[in-house]
Amino acid sequence: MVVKSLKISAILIAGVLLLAACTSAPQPVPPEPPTQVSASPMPEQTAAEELDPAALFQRGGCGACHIIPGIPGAVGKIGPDLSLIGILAEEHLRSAGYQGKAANPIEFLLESITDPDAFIAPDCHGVPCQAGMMSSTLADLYSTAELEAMVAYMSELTGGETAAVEEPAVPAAGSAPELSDDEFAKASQIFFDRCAGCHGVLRHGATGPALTPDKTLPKGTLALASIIFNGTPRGMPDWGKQGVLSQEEAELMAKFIQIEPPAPPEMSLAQMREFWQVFVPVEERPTEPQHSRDWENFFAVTLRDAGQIAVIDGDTHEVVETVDTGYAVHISRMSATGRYVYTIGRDGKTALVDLWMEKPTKVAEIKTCYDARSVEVSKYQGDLGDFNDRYAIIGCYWPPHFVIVDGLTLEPLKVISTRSYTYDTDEYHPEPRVAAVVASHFKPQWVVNVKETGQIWLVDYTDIHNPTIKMLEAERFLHDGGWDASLRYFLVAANNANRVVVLDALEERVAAIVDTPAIPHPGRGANWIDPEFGPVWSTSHLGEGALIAIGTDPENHPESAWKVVRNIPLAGGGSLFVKTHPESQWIWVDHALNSDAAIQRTICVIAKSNPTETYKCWEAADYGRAVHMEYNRQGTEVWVSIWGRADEPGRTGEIVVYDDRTLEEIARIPNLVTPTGKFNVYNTVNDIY
Ligand code: DHE
Repeated sequence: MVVKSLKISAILIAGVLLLAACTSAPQPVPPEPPTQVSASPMPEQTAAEELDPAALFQRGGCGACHIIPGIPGAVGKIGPDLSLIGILAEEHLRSAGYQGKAANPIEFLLESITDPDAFIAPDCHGVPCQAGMMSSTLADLYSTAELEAMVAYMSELTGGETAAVEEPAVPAAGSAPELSDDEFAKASQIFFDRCAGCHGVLRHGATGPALTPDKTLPKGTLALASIIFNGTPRGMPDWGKQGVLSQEEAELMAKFIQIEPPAPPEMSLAQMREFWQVFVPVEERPTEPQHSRDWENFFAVTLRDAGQIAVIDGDTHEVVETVDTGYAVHISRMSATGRYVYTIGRDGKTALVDLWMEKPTKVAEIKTCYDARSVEVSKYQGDLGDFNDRYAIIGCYWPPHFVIVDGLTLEPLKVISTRSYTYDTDEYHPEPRVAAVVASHFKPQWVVNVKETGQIWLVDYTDIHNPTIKMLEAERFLHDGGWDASLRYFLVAANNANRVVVLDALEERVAAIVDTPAIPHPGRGANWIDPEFGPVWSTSHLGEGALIAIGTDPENHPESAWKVVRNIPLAGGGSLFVKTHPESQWIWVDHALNSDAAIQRTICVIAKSNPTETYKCWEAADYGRAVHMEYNRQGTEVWVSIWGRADEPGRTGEIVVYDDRTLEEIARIPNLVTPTGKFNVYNTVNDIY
C-alpha cells in the first residue's frame, strides 16, 4: 500500500523539517487545519484532517531545522524556510534541477519526505542546502494519514495568516533522557573529542550554537541525532557520514546533550607541578647544535591522531625524528631563538623539544589544562630586558585560564583565570576560553584573545607575579589570527560575528573592526602587496567560498586601510587556511572542511598580479583532506598536508611538496599519520606568512 512510499516522503519532509526541528515546546497553537490536500495519492483524507499538524511536526523534530509558520518552536535555520512552501513546491517541481517523480505539488511535498534528495532546495538561510542532510527514515514515524496531514499543512503555507512562530519554551524538568553510567562516560569522551571545541565544555556555544538543555530538549533525540549524523551547511561536521560516529553513537550524543552538562574539574598550580617533568636539565643540554642540518629550516609537523610531531628537514625532506608529545597536538610555536619547539595538545599537555640535540628530543613536558589550543613564547629584547626564551604562555580551553611557565624548563609560574564578563552585555561567563595568543614584537606583551567574552587582553610579562593586563573590548567569538607585514597590527577573526578585529599593538587599542563574508578563518592569514591597494592581509572563510584582502597600510594607503578591497571566489566554503611568502607570486588556499570530498582535497592559488580570480585549482591527493600550507625557509617550496585517517593503512596521510614558482609537485613525504599543521622554524620565529 501507499504507506511505504508515504513513509519515505515523510522522511523527506522530516528531514527537511528535521533540520528545523522544532524547538519547541508543547502547547501548539496550530493554524486552521487545511481543508483540502488535493490530487492524487492521498487516501484516508478524513483521518488526516483530524490530526494535529503541530504535534506531528514536533514528533519528527522538524522545527529544529525549519521555520514552519504555525508550529510552535519551529524556528530552525539549518534547512530551508518552509514559510512559502505551498507556493514554492510548484516552482521547485518545474525547475531544471528537479529530478524526482512527482507530477504535482502535493506529490512533490510527499516526495520531499520520502526521497529528500530528489530535490535540494537552493537556499538554506543564505547558503546552499546540501544533499543527504535529511534523515531517510523519518517517514517511519508516521502513518499514512499522518503523512497526509503534514503534506496538507505544508501545501497551505503560502504566506497567509498563520499563528505566530513562537520561541521554544523550556520543557518541564525531568524530561531529559536517561543514560547508564557507561553510556554517560562514553558520551562525555566523545563530546570532549569532537564537540567541545566548537560548543564549549559547558555548552554555552561559540563557533557552534549553545547546546544547553533549554535549547536541546525541545528539539528531541531524533532531530538532534539527525543533525549530528548528517551535519549542516553552516559548518557542523557530518560525523555519521564521515564514519566517525555510528547511528547509535549519534543517538547517544543526541541524548547526552539534552542532559545538564557535567562541570569538569579545575586545576591548580600545585596540580600542574605534579604533571611537570624535565627529562634533560638545562645544564645538560648542548651549547651548540649537535648536527650539521639547517635546523632553522626544520618543520614541526603535527601528527594529530598519533599524538606526535614529526621534525622534518626542509632541505632533504627526511623525517629527522618523531617525538611523542600529547593527544591531538594542535599547534607548535618556536622559541625566539628558534632552538626550541613548544607543542600544545588538546589534552592540555605542552612538550618542549630541543632541535640542537643530535636528534630532536623532548626535554620537558607539563600539563596545565584538560583542554587547550594555544602556546606562545616571550620575544621581547630591548630596554626593558631580554626575554628571549625566558617564558612561554599556554592558553587553555578548560579550565578557562592561561599559565605562564619557564621557557627552558616549563616550570609553572603563574596561572591567571579568564573568567569575566562579556564585553558587550556585561554578563558573567563561566567559560571564556583562550584562543590565539601571540607575542608582541614591540613590547614585553602577549596578545591573549579571550573567545567568549570578546576581549583582547594585553598581558605585560615584565613582572609575571604582578602582571599588568589591559583589557580591550573587541568582538565575540575571537578565534585565530596573525600579524600584518609591519608586525604592528594583529588581525583576529571573530568568526561567528563574521568580522575581523584589528589590534594596534603599538598604541594598544582596537584600530578597526571589519565586516567579512561568513565565518572568517585565517589561521595566521597571508600578507602580500596588492597591485592596486598596496599592503593587504588575507583570510578565507568556513561559511563561504571567498578569499578577501583587507588593506593594512593606513599611512600610505589610507583609503583602503581596514577595508575589504578584494573578494575572490573560491572552489567552495570550508576553507581553513591561507598562506603566502614575500618571495612568492601566489596566495595558496585550502578547502579542508568543505562537505564535498573532491573539494576537501582541492587547493587553489591566486596570482598576486591578478587578484580577482583563482589562477589554478587542483586535487592534491585522491583521499583525505588537503589542509594547511607552509613555506620552507627560502620561500621556494610549499608543503601541503594530506590529512588521512589513522585507521586506514596506506591512506593515513602524507605531505605534498610543490615548487612555488612552477606549481609542480616535487616530492611526497609518505606514511605520516594524520598530518595537519606544519611550522617552519624560521618562518614561525619571524612571523612570515
Ligand atoms: Fe585549530 C589554530 C582552535 C579545529 C588545526 N585552532 C588554532 C587556534 C585556535 C584553534 C584557537 C589559534 C592558535 C594560536 O594561534 O595561538 N581549532 C580550534 C578549535 O576550537 C576547533 C574549531 C575545534 C577543536 O575542537 O579543536 C579547531 N584546528 C581544528 C581542526 O579540526 C584542525 C584542522 C586539526 C586539528 O588539529 O584538530 C585544526 N588549528 C589548526 C592549525 C592551527 C590552528 C594547523 C594553526 C594554524 C597556523 O598556521 O597558525
